[in-house]
Amino acid sequence: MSAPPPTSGGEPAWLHPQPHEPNPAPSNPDPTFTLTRSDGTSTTITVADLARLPQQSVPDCTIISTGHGTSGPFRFDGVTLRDLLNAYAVTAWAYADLVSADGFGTRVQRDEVERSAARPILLATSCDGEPLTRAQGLVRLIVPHETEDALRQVKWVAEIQIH
Ligand SMILES: Nc1nc2c(c(=O)[nH]1)N[C@H]1C(S)=C(S)[C@@H](COP(=O)(O)O)O[C@H]1N2
Ligand SMILES: [Mo]
Repeated sequence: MSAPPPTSGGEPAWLHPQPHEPNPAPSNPDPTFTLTRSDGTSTTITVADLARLPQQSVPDCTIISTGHGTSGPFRFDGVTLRDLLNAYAVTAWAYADLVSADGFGTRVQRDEVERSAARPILLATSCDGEPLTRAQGLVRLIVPHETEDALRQVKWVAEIQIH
């Protein structure tokens, strides 16, 4: 058994992820996730809730893996992180941690959301016009400006923690 990755200052291990073989499957079948605001209040969000929000397409997304090649380009559709936070009354925030059902995750800075408006960060529910399956990552975070190692393309988002 190998030791867990080192953490510093109580940071989650996924904050400095290493290239790895992606987990092939989520730890549970339910794509529902939780949004927790900085005041501690939380809301459960389903795929049906996402479908009621404005939908946006981001074409030409490539999943670039260091270990097992590149896939895409794909067109992902879903709700922008910005629209989601607006719809759920998240106004004052500095960063959001998006953590998956298998303990993976990424941190999105608020100014990053503003700078990437042309190719927005998306909570994707479909790919190339077909609904994403749970196995494919539903609900999947797409960070279009990450083009190095896919370590921010978080499948199976389970929690969004606002700070
Ligand atoms: N939840 C979760 N998301 C993840 C990973 C993972 O292990 N768990 N691996 C990442 C890595 S390293 C890669 S290369 C891509 C693989 O995406 P794909 O399965 O769509 O090819 O998912 C990324 N997102
Ligand atoms: Mo990867």
